[in-house]
Amino acid sequence: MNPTYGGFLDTEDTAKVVILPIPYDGTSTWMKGADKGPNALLDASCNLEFYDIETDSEVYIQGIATADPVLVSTSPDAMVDASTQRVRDLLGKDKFVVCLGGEHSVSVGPIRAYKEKYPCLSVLQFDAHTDLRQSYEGSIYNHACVMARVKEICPIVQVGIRSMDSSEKQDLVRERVFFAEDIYGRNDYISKVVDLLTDDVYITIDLDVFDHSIMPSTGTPEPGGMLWYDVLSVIKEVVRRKNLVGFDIVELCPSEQNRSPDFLAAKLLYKVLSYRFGGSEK
Ligand SMILES: [Mn+2]
Repeated sequence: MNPTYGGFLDTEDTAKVVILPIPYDGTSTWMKGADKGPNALLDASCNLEFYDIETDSEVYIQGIATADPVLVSTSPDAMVDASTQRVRDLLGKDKFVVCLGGEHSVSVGPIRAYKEKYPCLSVLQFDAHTDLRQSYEGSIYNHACVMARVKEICPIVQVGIRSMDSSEKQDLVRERVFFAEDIYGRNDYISKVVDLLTDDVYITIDLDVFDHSIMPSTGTPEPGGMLWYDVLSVIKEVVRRKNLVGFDIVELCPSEQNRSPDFLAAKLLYKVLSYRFGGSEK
């Protein structure tokens, strides 16, 4: 049997939240292993405390099911199409879908499906990288192009960026990018991030947005990243002011020697759910 989030055995029929693993790693360029990310996160999630102190809630009571993974890997296009279809089906059943990568290119399919359901969607990206290349190594669905594809679907806001190619400058909208060095040690930028988003928001979290000291387990780690509470403060404000419709967590590239990053990813997922739904179970 596949591992399930939290070890929960809720079914897709009864759960409010469905976790959808997309263990795809077809285009990553440096360290391979993002295909093992979903299972590492799911394994680690069984060690969480399911009471969230901050929100005084136990969000698992809403029902958290783990779907069978999207295993199409013949081509990036096929993976994107298959994940669009799976997320479309789940959204049709009014589920809140959380996708787990895999490399960052897995976000395109879910965002397409979300845009069909929420025409006024915008996407908040947490990432060390802009990912705005038009194509890379022969594919427009390479992980280095994911936000170029998302930008064709809906408006985006980028937070935590600290690595890019000069060719991406032409596609970068300066007012919608919050570079890591500009937001370091501050929180006065958060309201500006939220102001730039539409009412319905999807968040894509590339784990390399975190500093490599706390998140070494990614394919392309970068120094100078955000810390735990930095990222949570932004997400909390988004949930407070907007309708968070879904999110993904991508690029976990687990290491046998250090499981704590897997736990960070698992807890991040639970935190976002606690912000979004915590308290409504009472
Ligand atoms: Mn990245």
